[in-house]
Amino acid sequence: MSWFTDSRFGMFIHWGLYSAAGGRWKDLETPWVSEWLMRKFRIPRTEYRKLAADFNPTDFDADRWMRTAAEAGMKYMVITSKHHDGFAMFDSSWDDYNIVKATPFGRDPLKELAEAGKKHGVRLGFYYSHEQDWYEKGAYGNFWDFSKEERTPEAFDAYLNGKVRHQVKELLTNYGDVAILWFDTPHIITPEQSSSLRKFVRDLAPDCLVNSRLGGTGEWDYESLGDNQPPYKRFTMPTEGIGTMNESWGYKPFDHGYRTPEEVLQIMARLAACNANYMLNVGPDGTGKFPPESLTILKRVGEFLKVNGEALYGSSDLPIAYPDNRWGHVTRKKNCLYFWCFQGPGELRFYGIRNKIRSAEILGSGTAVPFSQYSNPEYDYHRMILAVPQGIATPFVIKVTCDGEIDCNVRAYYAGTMEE
Ligand code: JFZ
Repeated sequence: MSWFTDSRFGMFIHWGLYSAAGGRWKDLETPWVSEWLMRKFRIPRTEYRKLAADFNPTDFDADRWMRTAAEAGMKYMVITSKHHDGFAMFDSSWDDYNIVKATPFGRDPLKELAEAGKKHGVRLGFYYSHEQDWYEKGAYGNFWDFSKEERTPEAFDAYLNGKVRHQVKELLTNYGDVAILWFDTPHIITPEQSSSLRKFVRDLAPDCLVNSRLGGTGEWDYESLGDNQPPYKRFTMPTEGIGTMNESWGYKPFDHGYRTPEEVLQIMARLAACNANYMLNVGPDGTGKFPPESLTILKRVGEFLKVNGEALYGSSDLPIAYPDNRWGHVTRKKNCLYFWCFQGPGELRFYGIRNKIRSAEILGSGTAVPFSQYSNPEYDYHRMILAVPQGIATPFVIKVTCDGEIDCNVRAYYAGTMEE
């Protein structure tokens, strides 16, 4: 588990036949996330599968994808091996509905990514839609091709024991060490079925982590937050927030509402300050390229982390429930505090730290930050003031080194209840 919590930042990739459609069906643009195209327009499976005949992402370059992730400061990558459309983006002997057997491309991108990941030090995990599969009658989701009578609990169980187990086994045996199996959208899966799938994974790959969207009653390794959901507390269990850059997971060229690099860094800081990882999504297009807007964001985030990564990797939260501050968020590591500042310069006041400050500096430049401290033991009251110098471009991080493990008044910002 520690590699996961230490790494803090990963890349999510949504890539499949829907990427080639780019959110368009006939002359219609989907108002919804692009990977849901088939369901949005109730596209018959025999129609949708025709997308495979033209799927030829010759610009796909596993080495470049992995290098881009590594340079952005990401430590792991989770890619859609099979999304809800049921199409396997890897070589599978279950049937021919996969990228190797049904497309002119004929290559296995997951194989190439597994190789490239080793070279660039990025761990690889697979998203696998275990419940929804719009290609299969037993699975959940496709109500336009299959009747209610066909979609029985027995058929669902047969699907889980058939295609799902077969393909999960392939994923866990043909691609070296798999860091994560990322399951999704549990609605009808029973706790017993989730538990049995969990056991199946553990027996094949004891070190492979499983996320909470497996379903069931808690036999997962970490909690996945909702899509683009901000953290709502400091997490004590390993947790991962996931986010898009625009509003779609799959490639959607007419969605221009991209977050700025600064917004992405704010999300990262807020998640890290709550003890959670951040997995940031990229939706490559049907030729295998990352959208230019995504590359711009990744580049800027990478530059920031090259200077400030110390504040992120291996960090944890601070046990003070401080309110959301305009200036930013705090992370902590051993005897250091890291103030991620999105506004400056000015006076930054922070309360509750009992330690003596040894030094305060801007990460990267080493510019000293003048500080003062005041304590009143009667109230367990502790105030530090950091005087942020002029002329430093935001965002930046102030590293505050203290005289020992951080010790704080967890209730510093809290006025107490009427009863206390
Ligand atoms: C799911 C998928 O349906 C979607 O296409 C994408 O893959 C995304 C990462 O996950 O969508 C969800 C699943 C869970 C929530 C919201 C959307 N949720 O818990 O809020």
